[in-house]
Amino acid sequence: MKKYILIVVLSILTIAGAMAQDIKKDVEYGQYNGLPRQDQAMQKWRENRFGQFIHWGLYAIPGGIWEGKTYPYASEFLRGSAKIATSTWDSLIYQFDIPKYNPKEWAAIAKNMGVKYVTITTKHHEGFCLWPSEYTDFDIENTPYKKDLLREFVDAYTAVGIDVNFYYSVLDWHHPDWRYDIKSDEDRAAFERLKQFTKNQLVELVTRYPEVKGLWFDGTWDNSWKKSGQFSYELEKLLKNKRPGLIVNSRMRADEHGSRHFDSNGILMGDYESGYERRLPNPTDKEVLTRDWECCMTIPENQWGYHKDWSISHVKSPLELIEMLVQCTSQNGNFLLNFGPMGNGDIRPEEREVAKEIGEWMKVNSEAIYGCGPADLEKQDWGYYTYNEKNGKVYMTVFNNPVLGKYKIRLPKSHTLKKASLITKQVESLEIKQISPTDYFIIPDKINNKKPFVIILEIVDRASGKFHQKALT
Ligand code: H79
Repeated sequence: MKKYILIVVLSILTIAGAMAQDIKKDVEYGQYNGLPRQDQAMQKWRENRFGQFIHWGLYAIPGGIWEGKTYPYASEFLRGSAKIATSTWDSLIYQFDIPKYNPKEWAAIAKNMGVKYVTITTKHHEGFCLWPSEYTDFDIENTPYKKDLLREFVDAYTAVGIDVNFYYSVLDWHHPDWRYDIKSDEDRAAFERLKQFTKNQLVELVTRYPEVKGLWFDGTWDNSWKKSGQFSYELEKLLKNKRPGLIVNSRMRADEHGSRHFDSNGILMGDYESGYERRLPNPTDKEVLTRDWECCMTIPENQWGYHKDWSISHVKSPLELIEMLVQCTSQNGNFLLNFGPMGNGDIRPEEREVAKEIGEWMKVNSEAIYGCGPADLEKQDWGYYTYNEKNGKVYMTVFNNPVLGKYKIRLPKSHTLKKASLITKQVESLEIKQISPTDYFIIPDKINNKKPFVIILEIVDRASGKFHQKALT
């Protein structure tokens, strides 16, 4: 016995020693917040769960086609794919006339779809600004439209209760001072000016649009920015001082050692992880449960901006997208679904249809999404569990129907399944059969399961008789 205790103690000391070594690296410009943030703004962000991403810029005009040729790569990269000269690309600004732009209609479509927040590209890699910026002429003021479309956008979305966030690309193909790396004094001087420009624009954005809830940085992977760890650290602080509650993604920063998203000690920077781009974690991954994160997703394979030809890749169906949303929720993540409005300001019919169908599903089932997170129950093949801490209910969203016709549930021994009912018929109970101390079958009666559907579970702790409280932890 003594020997056993000694081994345990020695193992603990070894593990503790290794952990201490892990955080030995000196990091001055890493995380400083203390995560996960528990303030009201962050809790709201977390409860929102479902957002709309909007990519809109000059790339929407050619829509992936240049001089009659279709370029299948992401339409917002057409300038590079078709090797278009900067001056030619930049002159698209004179065609940015947007007769169909109707921000109130956009906001109504988003509201109907069930999103709680929106993230719009204020400036993408091409450098064109959707707002009238004091710091460049390459902006909305110099288009035929002239007006501040971003103000109209913020007003319309805010009016229907959707939180507005700004996407901002630090990478800037238009700006003469942009550098991919810093290899000379001249590069250093230019990039200093670029940094000042970036700071000016961001302060301008949070000042002009005080409604903004968060900033979503992109184009931050090049060496020039990776070598600017102190600057981005101070910039995040400055912006948060100006707008308390502001939420910033992990993609903004690298620490002084060039480590991105997570600092050199493995600690997340910014407020949530934004590395899940067009991909999701493994559905049984438990590591992601420990932090806030967001997955951003395109409807076709890889088109963020408007591309005229969607036949060149798989276009995800509303059901596939709903499954992604539910999976994100079940793993403590948010789901940001991208839309690429057209060059004339309209929303394409395919996107309207996606929004409508997701919205119809959300109208019935959103209780399993908003304010929900992981349930800490063993994942089963029929779909995903989500859990609402406030009402103690567990939701099971079924995507795969077992040929057995019954749905298996496994609980910790300490808990028991008291009731199961369809979200659409909460007064009626479904038949439950306990098949072992931990396992149950729910045997549904005449479920219309052409669409994914939700069963609400009431799980209680045998000892306290209370609702499920994070059963496995
Ligand atoms: O705005 C959308 C895209 O236009 C933009 N991000 C989304 C939200 C985007 N820009 N570039 N990319 C996506 C793909 C670029 C990937 C790479 Fe890299 C940059 C490959 C190499 C450098 C990032 C850093 C991924 C690997 C290393």
